[in-house]
Amino acid sequence: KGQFYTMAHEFPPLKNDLVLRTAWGQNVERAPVWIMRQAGRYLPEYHEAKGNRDFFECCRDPEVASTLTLQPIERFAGLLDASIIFSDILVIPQAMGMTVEMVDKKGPHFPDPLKSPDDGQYSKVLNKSVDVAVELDYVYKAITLTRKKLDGRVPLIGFCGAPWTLFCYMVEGGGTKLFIESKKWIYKYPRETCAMLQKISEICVEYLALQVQAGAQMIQVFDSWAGELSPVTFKKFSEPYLAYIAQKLPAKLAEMGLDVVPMIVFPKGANQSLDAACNLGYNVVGLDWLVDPVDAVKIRGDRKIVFQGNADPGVLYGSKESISETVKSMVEGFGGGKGGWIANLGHGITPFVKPDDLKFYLEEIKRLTSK
Ligand code: 1CP
Repeated sequence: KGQFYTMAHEFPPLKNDLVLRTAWGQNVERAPVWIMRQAGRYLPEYHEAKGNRDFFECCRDPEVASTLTLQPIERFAGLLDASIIFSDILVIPQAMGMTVEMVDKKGPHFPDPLKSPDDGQYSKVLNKSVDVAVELDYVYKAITLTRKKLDGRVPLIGFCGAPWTLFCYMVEGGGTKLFIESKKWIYKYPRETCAMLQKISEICVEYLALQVQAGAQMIQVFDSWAGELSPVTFKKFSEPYLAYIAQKLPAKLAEMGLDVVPMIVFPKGANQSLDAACNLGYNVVGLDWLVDPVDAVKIRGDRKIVFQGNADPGVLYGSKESISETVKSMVEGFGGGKGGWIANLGHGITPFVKPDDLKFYLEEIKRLTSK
């Protein structure tokens, strides 16, 4: 097994390492930029390449997944400083034995979500021994192929969903506005909730390590629903598991004979817990657009944390003037962009944005941080 683990791939040399240097806390010549969900529905070429294929089918086909990953890199050549592997956070619940379908224009659907601790499905999922290398092999293959096709243009980011966010989907059975089931679980069955969160965390560590082995050069943990928790419940149901991942992943990589990679955490909406998020052990903390960069920088103090974000994705529906103004105040707020900040949006880019408006956003970041 040790032999298998240390087997490293040969990849073309990296020509743009700006995002990696920034993530490691170095001073840089300008702010690197990438965009959450940069591959996806707002791009006409995405729909063309996807055709009428099922969403998860695209994730499982390394050729298609790598094509989709590269689309924004090609369209916005020279303007994006990182790529992110085309996949989804819900591949972990699938690997845990749950069925997840992607319903066109509606989003993910679990026909058989976790209803309560004494429902057979809960024990089945909790007790299943998941072979993370085998179940998610298609992701590693997609990463390795994408690294080759990238030809060193920009680094490739691997990712997973945070335990809390994945748990929400597993009990809600899909997207939700009310989080009724999630709240039932944490307030009725806290112990059983924590048992499942721990199980997911262990899978995340192994999954991320195998993504790095396959060629991922940086990783991000998406806690999209962290903002549904109070400071007290965030401490109990999100923080310990995010910290577990940040602590165990470097150890796991060392054990596999691999170099450590920068780690990003995006606890979306958990802005009352930003101080705590800076102590979780990640190099980079993602911010949504409800945080003023100036306040975030104050909260950070002299800790060696890099921020990522954070313009309102909705500004891309606005005028060029609003885009410029938004970028300008973001650049100033984060201190000019010569270090300590990776530019992005405050959440994923939304459908119907015109690709040229994103292009203008990227150009403005480059222009205003290169001065
Ligand atoms: O460029 C990229 O970033 C593409 C890779 C990517 C990533 C990082 C996709 C493709 N999904 C994700 C992460 C993801 N998936 C998150 C975390 C980021 C976030 O908060 O936005 C979440 C919450 C999901 C779950 C999910 N998958 C949703 C949200 C549902 C809800 O609760 O409202 C949806 C709509 C999807 C489908 C999906 N995933 C990715 C794409 C391109 C799509 C759209 C599929 C389609 O309709 O064609």
